[in-house]
Amino acid sequence: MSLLVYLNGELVPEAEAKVSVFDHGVLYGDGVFEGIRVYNGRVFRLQQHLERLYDSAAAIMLSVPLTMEELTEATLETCRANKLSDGYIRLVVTRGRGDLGLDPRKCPKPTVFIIADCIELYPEEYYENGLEVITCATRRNSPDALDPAIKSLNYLNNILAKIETARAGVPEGIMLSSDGYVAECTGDNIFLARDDHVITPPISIGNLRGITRQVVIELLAEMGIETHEELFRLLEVYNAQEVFLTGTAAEIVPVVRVDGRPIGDGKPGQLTGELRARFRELTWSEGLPIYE
Ligand code: PXG
Repeated sequence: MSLLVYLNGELVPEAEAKVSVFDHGVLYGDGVFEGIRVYNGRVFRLQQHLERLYDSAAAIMLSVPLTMEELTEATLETCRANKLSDGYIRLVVTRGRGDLGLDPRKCPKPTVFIIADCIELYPEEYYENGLEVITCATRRNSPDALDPAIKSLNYLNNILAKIETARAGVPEGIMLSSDGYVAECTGDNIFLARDDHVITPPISIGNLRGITRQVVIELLAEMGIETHEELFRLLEVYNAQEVFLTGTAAEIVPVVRVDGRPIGDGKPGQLTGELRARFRELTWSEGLPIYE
C-alpha cells in the first residue's frame, strides 16, 4: 500500500511527495530531522524529540513554520492516515527552496515533511548474541566545527564511519573525538557498565543527546544505579564489564566484542538484559496515544 506523506501541510501519496532539487536540504544538507518510534499505538517520547528538533533548528537559525502543538498534531495525523500502530516516524525540516548559492536568506519557506512507515527491526540475533563493533578511523565531527548535538541532515561524518563498519563486516562502530575520547557510535550512544555504576560520554565531547540515552539513564536511576557522564578512552571500553548501545532504531543492544577484544565473558551482560526488559515494558505502556 502506498504511504501518505505529510508535506508542507498536506497528506500526499508517496509518489507525489517530492521536494525541489533547489531545496537546500538536498543541495547542502541544510536542515534538521528526528527519527521517532511508535509502539502499540503510541508515539514514544514525542515531546522530547520535538524539543530536540526545535533546539537543532534554533542552532542553525532555521525557523520551524509550525508550533510545537501543530507539529504534534501533524505527526499524529500522519500516523493515523497510515494506520500506524508500530513503526517509525521520520520528521524533517529543511531550509527550503533557494538558489545555487549557500545563503540561507535566499530560502524564504522551510520544507516540512513527515514519513510514518513500518520499521525494519534489527535482527534478533543482535540482541541474543550481542554485537561485534570496531573503532572507526573517521573521528566524530568536532563540536567547534559542527556540533554533533545538532541533529542536522548533514550525516556524511557518520556515513563515512558506517562505510568503515560495512567494510569490516560489523553492524556498528565507535567514533572518537578529535582528541581520542570515545564520543558515540555512527547512529547510537554508548554506555559501559563498571563495578557498581555506568558511564557514558558527556554530550560536550561531541555526540547526540539521544532520547534513548536519556530513557536509559532514567531506568538505571530507578534500579538504583548511577550514571556518570565522563570522558573515557578505548582502554576503558576494552576493560568494561558490559558495553551496550542505545538508539531509537536499535533500542538497547549489547556489545560483546570491540576491536577483536571480548567484553566481559564475551556474552550479553545481565544489566543490559535487565535494562532491555524494563525498556520493553516502558515502550509498551508509555507514549502519546494516536487513536483517542
Ligand atoms: N547518535 C547518533 C549520531 C544518532 O544518529 C543516536 C545517537 C541515538 O539517539 P536517539 O535519540 O535515537 O536515542 C542517533 C540516532 C537508523 C537510525 O536508521 C539512527 C538513529 C535514529 C533512528 C534511526 O540508523 N540515530
